[in-house]
Amino acid sequence: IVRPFSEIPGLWKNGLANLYNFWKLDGFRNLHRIMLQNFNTFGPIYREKIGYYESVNIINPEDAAILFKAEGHYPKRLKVEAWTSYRDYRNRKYGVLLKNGEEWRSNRVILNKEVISLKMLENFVPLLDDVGQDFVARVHKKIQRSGQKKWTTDLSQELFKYALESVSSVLYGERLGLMLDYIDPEAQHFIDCITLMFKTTSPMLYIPPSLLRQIGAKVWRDHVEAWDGIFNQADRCIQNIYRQLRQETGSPKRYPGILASLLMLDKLSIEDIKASVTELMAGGVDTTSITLLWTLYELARHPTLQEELRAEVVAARAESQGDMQEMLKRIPLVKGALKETLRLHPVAVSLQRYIAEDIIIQNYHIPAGTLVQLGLHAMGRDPKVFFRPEQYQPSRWLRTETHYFRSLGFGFGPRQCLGRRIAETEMQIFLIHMLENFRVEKQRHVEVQSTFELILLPDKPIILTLKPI
Ligand code: HEM
Ligand code: 2DC
Repeated sequence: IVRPFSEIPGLWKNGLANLYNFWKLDGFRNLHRIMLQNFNTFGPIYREKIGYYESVNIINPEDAAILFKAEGHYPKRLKVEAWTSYRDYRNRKYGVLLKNGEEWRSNRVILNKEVISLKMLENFVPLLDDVGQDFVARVHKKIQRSGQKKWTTDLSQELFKYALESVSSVLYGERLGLMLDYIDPEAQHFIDCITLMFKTTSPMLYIPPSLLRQIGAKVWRDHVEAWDGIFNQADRCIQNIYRQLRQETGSPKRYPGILASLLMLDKLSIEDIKASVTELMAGGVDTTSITLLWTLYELARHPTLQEELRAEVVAARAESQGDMQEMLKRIPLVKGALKETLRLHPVAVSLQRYIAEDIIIQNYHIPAGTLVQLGLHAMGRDPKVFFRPEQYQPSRWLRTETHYFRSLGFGFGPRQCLGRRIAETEMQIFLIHMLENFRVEKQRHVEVQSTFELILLPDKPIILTLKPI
């Protein structure tokens, strides 16, 4: 017999009391740890209400499969009210990230062709390869200048620039020049605004932004300032391409980038294009750079594994005579490493859907319309799901051990990450160039953990040493 919704274990009766306890536990920065603890206390399903945020949480891949089968034709994630409130406040259109229903679907279908289809990879790869080569040249120069045959540093700022340069090159078909010594202060400001935007979002998951706005709270003002900076910079980039396109005569000889392709295609309104291109530009910085930083950290901790990956890359280079697209087909272990990084250090602590139909999970009835969350971070560390989960083992993704609903770092289905192909390719190309050129080492014995600032981030600087091969 199926048990009713009201019997799901957990703390869901007093949202305000739970918010107070959550705040006492510094939950705004510890969400991932609190979720782990809740699964330990309540088992593989629990119900929760913090402030006005109500959800049912699950951890098993088999249950994730049930959840995604019930997502319906218009899959809907948790509504991040801070983000929609800003758009409403400034009268800006929602892009694909924030739209829902038929409008989301029709925009997404058109964007899919230009952004995530496999066909576009042949256009993206040369652009991303150039950025990768420039990054390596920049590191060589830093090493030379140090006069020590090595460079020891916190790479995060360099990686933010690499990620912004990469995503901009495919969006605009042009380079911003962030791999140079002197960079546009506006670009640096854009990067800082994205970090601030994420950081100020998390408290507003639990306290309604409309309330914070009314009382003039600092977190809301900072959030507005951050998005203003993001939109201003994106608007400048977009205007620039728009102007060039109107002056140009005849069709371009080379791939002009995602934005120009969308404008020429003329299937979305200019306002819709602007909204989604801004989201792509903002979504493409912290996500890939932090994942790459974690990957370098893991490779520094596992020198033997690092050599195995290097050997794979060297062999792939030889077999493909340097053709990057061919090379990308010959690096399964590098791809496994990226999956392994996202298993232990996912960007998104959870995946969520408002389910479109009633479902039964762990023998509990869950009614349509409920927000159901898969604890992605918790699943990646669960010994019932992954054999020896604490070990960083890229080869687990090559073996026949089941991968059923286990590789979900980019989400799932038609609402999965739109930037997935760009992110994967950009990260693979980065690792190829880095492994070919440098050995990565770690300084002292420092355990780095995650902190939650809407996305999961390292809780302290990761200091690495790069030495030329
Ligand atoms: C959505 C992860 C990089 C743009 C998402 C989602 C996840 C995710 C988990 C939600 C998917 C779902 O609900 O099923 C990641 C990870 C990245 C990454 C792990 C890198 C390691 C990027 C990049 C871009 C981007 C580079 C832009 C170029 C987006 C957009 C959405 C999204 C626009 C919303 C799509 C929609 O609602 O239709 N991402 N992402 N992401 N991501 Fe990413
Ligand atoms: C954060 O409880 C924790 O890819 C919440 O590139 C539930 C939640 C909802 C939406 C998730 C968010 C979490 C983490 C960050 C995600 C976001 C959807 C898209 C966004 C996963 C898990 C991200 C980082 C996008 C951001 C693009 C944007 C800034 C323009």
